[in-house]
Amino acid sequence: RNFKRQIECRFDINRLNAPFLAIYESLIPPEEEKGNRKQLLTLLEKLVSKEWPEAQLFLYGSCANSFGVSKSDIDVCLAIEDPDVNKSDVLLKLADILQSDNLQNVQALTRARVPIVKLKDPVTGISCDICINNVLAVVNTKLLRDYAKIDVRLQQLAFIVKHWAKSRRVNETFKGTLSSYAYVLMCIHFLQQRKPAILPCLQGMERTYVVNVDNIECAYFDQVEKLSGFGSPNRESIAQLVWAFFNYWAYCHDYANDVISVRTGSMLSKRVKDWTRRIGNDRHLICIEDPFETSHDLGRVVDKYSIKVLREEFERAAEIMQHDPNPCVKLFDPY
Ligand code: 3AT
Ligand code: MG
Repeated sequence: RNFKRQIECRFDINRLNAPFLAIYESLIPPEEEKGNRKQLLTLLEKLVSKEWPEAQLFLYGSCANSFGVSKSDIDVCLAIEDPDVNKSDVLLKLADILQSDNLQNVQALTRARVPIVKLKDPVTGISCDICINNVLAVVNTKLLRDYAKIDVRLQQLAFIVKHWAKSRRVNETFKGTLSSYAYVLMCIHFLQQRKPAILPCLQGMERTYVVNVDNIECAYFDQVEKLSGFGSPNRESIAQLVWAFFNYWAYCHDYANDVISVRTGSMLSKRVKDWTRRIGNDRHLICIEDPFETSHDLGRVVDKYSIKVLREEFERAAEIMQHDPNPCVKLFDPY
């Protein structure tokens, strides 16, 4: 491996800013999509409140964390306060209700790791997953959204990385590659580590937002409007950052020893987290600490085969960014 190989960025890197920004802009969802989502949510709220008058619906995932590209599915959490709630019963009941209101492809997946009901709105064509009481996901969605408000380069980088990961088919957790959520955390961590930093570490600052979810205290500084301009001492362009991101994951990350941690804004050691060996199905071959559920390694889906695929894709991307005359096309070539 080319561990810690240092390469210097190509001299004409800023020539790539305009094409990368054009790709970013083409991925932003149009206003019309937001309207459609709202309409679907209003319908769901109406249907749910008939059966569970006290329940609330929250959006989470990419439709609410500002990292949703055009035509994304929407993720909805049904929050029911009853402590004795049986999730499977609720999901089956919910599926019944949705089906009788002519929503399409309604399916209750009660045995999934996160049990959900899937559906499709025939009017707008939007697909939607509804889970029950997954409040931690609603809170981590807010954390990501708050980070996105601090510096636009986070959204630009994350859109480009997600687009790359989808094109190259390394955004498939069922096949052992990483979730979109993991890629966004990788982008946040990367921007926290730039010199000078482009993002602060919100969980290391004064706690202005504190909630307790499933016995986990989630706390951080959420008055992010006070942080606008935080990253401006760093003048790096989007092209430089895309180059450096792939170069980092291809040649600089110490996969054997390091854990990336947005919570601390720094690198932790695998030893300290006791993530040095395989336990059950968790192999810890690439380690990404969840910001709130700190015992949760988002890299745990990666196995000895998919780590190879992933690292080869990072190297491919780094090489293209370094040498290709037209990286903005080649980078996203469908796998
Ligand atoms: P897409 O645009 O749909 O690819 P997304 O941000 O909606 O991206 P996912 O569909 O992978 O991402 O996940 C939906 C949300 O669920 C994102 C995050 O709030 C939560 N989530 C996903 N995976 C995990 C995880 N392993 N641990 C905790 N929360 C997670
Ligand atoms: Mg999603």
